Amino acid sequence: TAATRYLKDYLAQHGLLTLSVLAVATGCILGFSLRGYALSSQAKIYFSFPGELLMRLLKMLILPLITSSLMSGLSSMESKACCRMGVLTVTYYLWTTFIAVVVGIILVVVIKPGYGTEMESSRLGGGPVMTSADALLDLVRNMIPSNLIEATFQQYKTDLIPQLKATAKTIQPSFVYIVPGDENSKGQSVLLELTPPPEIHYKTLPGSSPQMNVLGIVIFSATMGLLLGKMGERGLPLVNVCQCINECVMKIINAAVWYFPFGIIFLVAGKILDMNDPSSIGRKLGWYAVTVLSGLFVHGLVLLPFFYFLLTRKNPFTYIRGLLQAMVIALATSSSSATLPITMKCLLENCQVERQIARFVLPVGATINMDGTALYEAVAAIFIAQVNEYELDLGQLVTISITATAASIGAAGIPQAGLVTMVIVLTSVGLPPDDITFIVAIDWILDRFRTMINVLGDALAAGIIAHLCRKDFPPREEGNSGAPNSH
Ligand code: DAS
Repeated sequence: TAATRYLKDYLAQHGLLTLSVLAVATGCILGFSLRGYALSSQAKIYFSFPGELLMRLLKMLILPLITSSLMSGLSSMESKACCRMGVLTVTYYLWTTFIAVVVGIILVVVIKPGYGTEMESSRLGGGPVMTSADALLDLVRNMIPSNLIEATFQQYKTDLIPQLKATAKTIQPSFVYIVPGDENSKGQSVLLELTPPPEIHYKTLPGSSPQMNVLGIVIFSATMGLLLGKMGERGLPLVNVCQCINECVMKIINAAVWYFPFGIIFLVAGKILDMNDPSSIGRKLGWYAVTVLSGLFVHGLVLLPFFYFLLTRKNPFTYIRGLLQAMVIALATSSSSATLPITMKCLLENCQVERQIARFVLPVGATINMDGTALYEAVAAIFIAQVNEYELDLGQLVTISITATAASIGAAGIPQAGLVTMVIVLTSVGLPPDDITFIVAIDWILDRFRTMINVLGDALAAGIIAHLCRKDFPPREEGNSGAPNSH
């Protein structure tokens, strides 16, 4: 009948998105309802296992997707066109990131979430503090991985922890602490999130994380792609290998996506089981969250669509509707790198973005273009200044806008990377970096929304660059399955 035909069409078009949204809602309900049962940490590990598999599945695809996309995409571009597109892409990214920071600064200065009653911060006090110079050096270090395999599978050594325990006066539960890099950590500075022993969780500055040094891999793959392009016929075998890898990755994604709703339920529920008591989020943090979320809304759903319309004269919301699946995955995983395979799928299949453009703009954007993170870091730094009743002058606000832009470029597309690189911003205006503790409690949820805006910003950029470079890269009439080019 017409009803079953409509239902079949709807499920074919939007089935996965509907299931994913329902999965997020189910995960929230399940997580909050199980919080009352105080599950053991072992039970929580078993419960979160399907969600852990989802994250591993997505992360497994990052390396082959980025290397094959950049090497096959860039090698088949004519160098002048490629140069024009590259300059346009990076310029657009810097511009939108800076705009995001300005939006954040205006809102936090107007709303003033940090003023009022004193906030309790469980500071360690004393101990080595990483300077913004250390953090910026980390950013440059991560651009040049000393060993590609190690950069890909680098497991961070945890031998810093005994040293830290020695310096830390008391280890507060779920406390963050910054230890400057040294020979143990190959110079990478580390931010340790300490929960009551014996479990010690740690987050590391971008690029040195156990997940992956995506920044280094993007730069290496882009360089290889450009050089391959100059080799002409000789480079074709490797170009074809990359294109086949790319096509296989897209096929794996198409098959894997039906597992996502199931994984999302346990990923979200497991995180909710683990989170701090929501009632510990006081009035100030509440206003801080309102400031961040309203900034993300203004930038992501007003300014970025406006830029898209201005530059392409097309309806931005039609384009954004094709990205909803990727935004739900970004919300569930809070990792733009892990969402990259889905963002690529949405761009190629739903938004019909020219393949070569998507293969360059997305991997680069997922690594260096984080509008949500930049906005958040500027808001958080000024919020911490307000909590400390520390008046920032115009020069310091300008410093924050520049360092927040730089810090977001350095942030890897991994969960809560923005919290870590914020050290650059805090130390640049003389704020104590371990005041990060003021905002740790709700960072995990704000991280999801800023990751959504990061993904949205990259995807809208791909649509804009594809439109502006349409003469150099005419949209192909063939299917957008990612199949190897005929040439
Ligand atoms: N979670 C990061 C991302 O994947 C953003 C952040 O931590 O700020 O984009």
